[in-house]
Amino acid sequence: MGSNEGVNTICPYCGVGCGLTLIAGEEPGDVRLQPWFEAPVNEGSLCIKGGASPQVVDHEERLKEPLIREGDSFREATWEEALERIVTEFERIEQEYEPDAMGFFSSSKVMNEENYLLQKLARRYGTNNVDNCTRMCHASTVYTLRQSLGAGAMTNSMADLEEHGDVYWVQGANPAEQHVIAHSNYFRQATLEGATLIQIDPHANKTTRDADIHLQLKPGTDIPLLNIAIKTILEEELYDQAFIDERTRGFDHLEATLADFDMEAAADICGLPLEDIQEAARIYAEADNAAIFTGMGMSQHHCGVDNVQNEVNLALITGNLGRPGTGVNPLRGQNNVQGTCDVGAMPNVLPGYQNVDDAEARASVEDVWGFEVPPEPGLTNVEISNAIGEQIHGLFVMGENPVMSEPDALEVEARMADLEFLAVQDIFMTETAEFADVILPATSWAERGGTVTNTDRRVQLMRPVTDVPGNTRHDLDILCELGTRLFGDGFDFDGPEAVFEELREVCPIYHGMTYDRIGFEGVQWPCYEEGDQGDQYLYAEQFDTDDGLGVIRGVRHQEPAEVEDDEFPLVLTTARLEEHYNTGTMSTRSPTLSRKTPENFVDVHPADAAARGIEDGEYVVLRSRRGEIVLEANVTEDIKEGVVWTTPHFADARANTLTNDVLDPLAKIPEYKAAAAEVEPVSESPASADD
Ligand SMILES: Nc1nc2c(c(=O)[nH]1)N[C@H]1C(S)=C(S)[C@@H](COP(=O)(O)OP(=O)(O)OC[C@H]3O[C@@H](n4cnc5c(=O)[nH]c(N)nc54)[C@H](O)[C@@H]3O)O[C@H]1N2
Ligand SMILES: Nc1nc2c(c(=O)[nH]1)N[C@H]1C(S)=C(S)[C@@H](COP(=O)(O)OP(=O)(O)OC[C@H]3O[C@@H](n4cnc5c(=O)[nH]c(N)nc54)[C@H](O)[C@@H]3O)O[C@H]1N2
Ligand code: SF4
Ligand SMILES: [Mo]
Repeated sequence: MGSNEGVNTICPYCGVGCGLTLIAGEEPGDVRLQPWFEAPVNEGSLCIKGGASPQVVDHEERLKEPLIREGDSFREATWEEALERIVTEFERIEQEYEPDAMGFFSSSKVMNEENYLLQKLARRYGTNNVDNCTRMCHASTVYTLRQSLGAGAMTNSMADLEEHGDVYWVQGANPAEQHVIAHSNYFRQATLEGATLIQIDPHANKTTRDADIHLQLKPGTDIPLLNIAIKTILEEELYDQAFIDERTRGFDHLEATLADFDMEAAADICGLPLEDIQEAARIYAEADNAAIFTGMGMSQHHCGVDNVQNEVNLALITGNLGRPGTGVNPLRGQNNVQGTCDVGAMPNVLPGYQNVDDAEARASVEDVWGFEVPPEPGLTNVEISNAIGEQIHGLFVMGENPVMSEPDALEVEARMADLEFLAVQDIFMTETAEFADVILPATSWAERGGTVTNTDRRVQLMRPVTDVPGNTRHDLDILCELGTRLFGDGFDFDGPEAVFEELREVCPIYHGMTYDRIGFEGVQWPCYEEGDQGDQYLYAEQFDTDDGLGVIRGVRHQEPAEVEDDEFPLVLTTARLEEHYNTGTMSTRSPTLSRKTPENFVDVHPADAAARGIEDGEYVVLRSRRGEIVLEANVTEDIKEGVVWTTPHFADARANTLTNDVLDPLAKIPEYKAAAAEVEPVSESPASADD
């Protein structure tokens, strides 16, 4: 494939799903990039990550050969040896324990077809213990949106929100840096043309530059803030009575929950003037079309489900759903996190969000698959990690890096070391792969094809542009080979399109799609029949709940699971940088992306810094009950007083050494966004004296 023909494909980083054109050079892996001006989402624009994306393709540290552990290091192995080792261990674990002793991590960095095959493989093996990074990401959002509205996805889409939205209520999300092109090409355009942006975030960032109002709340106080907004709307009769009567249920419960709610006291909890929150609420309620954007600042709390429910409450009482320019919109994270969930790589649902404990749904899938699916939901990924040494003895990780990404990372490391068998399939040696028994080298996004689904529910085709390096194999081919070796049949596919054809059969929302139809434009789901065009926005007539009504449910403030005390008097929250990506496996290897911020840092408010004798730019120790890291202090008013803010991107100063692994009881998402912490100059830390 060494021709100079450009190939249109999709950016491998975030869920916006920007298209770009890749051109293969003379050498394998040598790839250049050109704008794809007709790309449906971005019309040629790219952010710094998209622009630098070819830099990881021919990176010298790409995994090129299968590796097998020998003592404390690894030796190169043949594919035959590596795959046989996995088959032997899978069979041993099944015989010695049961299929539920294995866990499978699927990947939002790989194609729909590949995730479909991994969840099929897990279920054929006999377990529903299969999950993906959504669990750490928008699990609570997906849970609430499914329960209260119907589907776990954005209710509206980017172009629709730009065209029709008058007010954007952006809570716990930073689209200007995390969904750059969605912001620059859509939302920012709308603000320039008069739309009002209200931002609710403890940290000022690039989104703040376009915000008309920034409510800099204390982390973990989003429920009281929204309750103030809702109570103001109720008291001032700014709600939409007709919409509440015709399209919702539960309004009484909300009224009762807020009957004795004290707005002054709640504003104190948020650390904000009451009047500022009320003013924002009036602007939202009085808009023709107001849209909510919700991100990790809402979902990653032990009350993540309730956080998002309160956003749904706000939207439902004001009738801001089921119309253009409105809705509750989670901008999805990874390039294929929407698709990974759509195709059933989750412990509780089959492809197309059909519940695994619903016998009828199981039967419809079993008809096509020809084997029985276990009827009980499995464990989520953080539960799988927590059960290592007890229920779980073996783990297969495709394209995730839990040693970096899961909370309370030192514990995660200890448990990984306790596994009887760990196989990792990745493009780079990761912190997790260091613990593996077998490492399988996968091809990268530029070397293979398949479909990915963006945050607009748009299914798009990725296309290969360059040759396969070294002895790597496509994720799809590895899974087909492994499935065939394990089970004999059901995994013999001639490329991604053949897998997609089977996926359509079992996934109703994708049923009307074919590779031909997807073409260069993509197709949005729901797409039940071949003629369906998909929807720009959902719920025009009714919600997708049992009775067609949207569910209102009042919620009350819950403090973060860990609150400040004398020893740990600050609140730690963690979030992202524009130029880095998740656990840093790709972005820290990209010269362009690591230039601006080569290492981790912590934002400290000037008053907190002064109280501790911390100077801007000096190294400090950041501690929580679970661990400590040494990193540079960035003294800045961007962060609220009493709060410290750092990033999860860097292995050398790993934020997740500090975070709390408490979970939302329903969505099982960890509380990455609030833990008690302390920061001090390096010299004052007894533990770092030996460094
Ligand atoms: N550049 C870049 N882009 C990315 C990624 C990346 O790593 N880098 N990752 C992708 C992925 S996987 C995801 S999920 C998305 C995530 O995109 P976002 O949802 O924007 O995620 P974060 O940056 O983690 O957090 C968003 C904001 O929440 C704020 N916050 C922290 N605590 C609280 C709180 O208690 N309440 C409120 N209201 N806000 C709070 C933070 O200060 C931050 O500004 O981005 C995707 N895009
Ligand atoms: N403290 C803190 N922790 C967090 C968060 C936070 O806000 N704060 N955010 C959470 C969120 S939202 C998320 S989504 C998770 C992300 O957590 P993870 O999913 O564990 O992290 P990633 O870095 O996205 O890992 C993706 C892996 O896929 C590999 N990869 C890339 N392309 C391919 C491919 O084609 N094939 C294969 N097989 N592998 C490939 C990459 O090298 C990388 O190792 O982190 C969570 N952790
Ligand atoms: S916005 Fe997201 S999809 Fe678009 S170029 Fe940037 S990282 Fe890639
Ligand atoms: Mo994410």
